[in-house]
Amino acid sequence: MRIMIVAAMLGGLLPGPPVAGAQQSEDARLAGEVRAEFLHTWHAYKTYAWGHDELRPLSASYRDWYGESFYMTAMDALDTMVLMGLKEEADSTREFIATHLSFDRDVSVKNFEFTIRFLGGLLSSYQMTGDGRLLRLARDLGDRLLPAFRSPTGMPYVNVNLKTGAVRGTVSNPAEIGTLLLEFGALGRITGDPRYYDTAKNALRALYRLRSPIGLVGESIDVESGRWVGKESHVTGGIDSYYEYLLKCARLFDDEECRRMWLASVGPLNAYIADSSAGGLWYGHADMTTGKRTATLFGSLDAFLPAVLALSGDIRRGRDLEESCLRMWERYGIEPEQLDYRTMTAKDPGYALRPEIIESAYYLYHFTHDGRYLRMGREFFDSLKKYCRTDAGYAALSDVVSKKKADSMESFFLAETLKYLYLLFAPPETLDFDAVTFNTEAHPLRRTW
Ligand code: DMJ
Repeated sequence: MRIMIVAAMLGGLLPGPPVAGAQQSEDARLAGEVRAEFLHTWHAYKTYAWGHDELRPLSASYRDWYGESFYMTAMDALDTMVLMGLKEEADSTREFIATHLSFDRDVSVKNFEFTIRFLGGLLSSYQMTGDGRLLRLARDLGDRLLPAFRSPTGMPYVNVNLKTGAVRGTVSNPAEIGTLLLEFGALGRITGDPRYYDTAKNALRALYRLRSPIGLVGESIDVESGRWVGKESHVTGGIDSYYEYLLKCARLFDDEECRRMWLASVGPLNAYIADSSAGGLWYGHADMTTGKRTATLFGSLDAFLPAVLALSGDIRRGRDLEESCLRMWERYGIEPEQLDYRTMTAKDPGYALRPEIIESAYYLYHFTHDGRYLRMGREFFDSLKKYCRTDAGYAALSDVVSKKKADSMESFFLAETLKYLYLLFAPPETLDFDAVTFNTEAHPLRRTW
């Protein structure tokens, strides 16, 4: 009998992990395939949208966020090319950015988006390549964004004009207020100018101090008065990366105050937002003052949390939540923007090519070495190819139920989605996970100071 079982295993008839060598060559094959899909998308961007912010994959055209381009996709994709070893593309894109990108424009931009995509992208590419022109651009951008923080509370306005420093948008949210310190802090540490760190830290601290007596934050707040405008608490868009940065700033800067803020925040998150009543572990919505459940919604953005929990050392919750994320993905074969996890129906059926569920698989694989996360990554990749691939890059879906495509491909598809997928399958030495901290746009920052 024993002999039969061994024979069956050798013949691959029983399920089980592949032998190490076979696993490695399968991973290498998948990493190569992800890289090929990156190139397919990058070439489409270069053909139809070069010099513009974003590719529109259905109309084979482009979109600029502010009517004029900041080369957002090229900027966001640069460090992915470096990591994938696409040297020629990376060199020519870096040269283009260094010689064409200018922030001296009379344009009112979103402080948060320019911080995570441009400041983060410039700093990580500077650290990877040593090109001082990227650091000068980062510093110039940092200086132009600083006026955003000149509110009575120190929490930034939503928009700032890059030329005049004029601000607008008094109602902001924890994500946009609290997801700035990795980038401003790294800029401060690299340049030795403390204003960047102190200003972003001050904003984060101001927000943290306004948390409710039970330790939760709401979803919108007036940065002039400090009054909460939206009191629903959750981990989806508008709040998500606030939690991510409390932990990651503790890690990158060894900032004890951030560590304390993270520890004081994750307890209430697990007490009031976590929800095991519908089968499996989810994080829903609750009132920030009472902790009372307000909605059983979870979505593609919320799928960042398994990664953050794992990074904090809570592997059990990270694993459990990623299993729920997988159920969300498998409900329609690809995840919706918002799912009611009690009824398992899509409440917002779009899929914006988001990376978070893949990012979490990558983190969990790093910490556990469990091949389950490789298999998940493969499933996510297969769905992306099946439902989102077009002749001109990849397209978001307007409806995961019908699989109807939308004419949109945000820059984070190249900055994050394909980068995390590649890193999941690539050999660990491709990037020393322990030596970097990814910003929320997947730009790895290294502690060089
Ligand atoms: C990215 O811009 C960032 O990851 C942000 O934190 C959330 N939204 C997108 C990706 O989904």
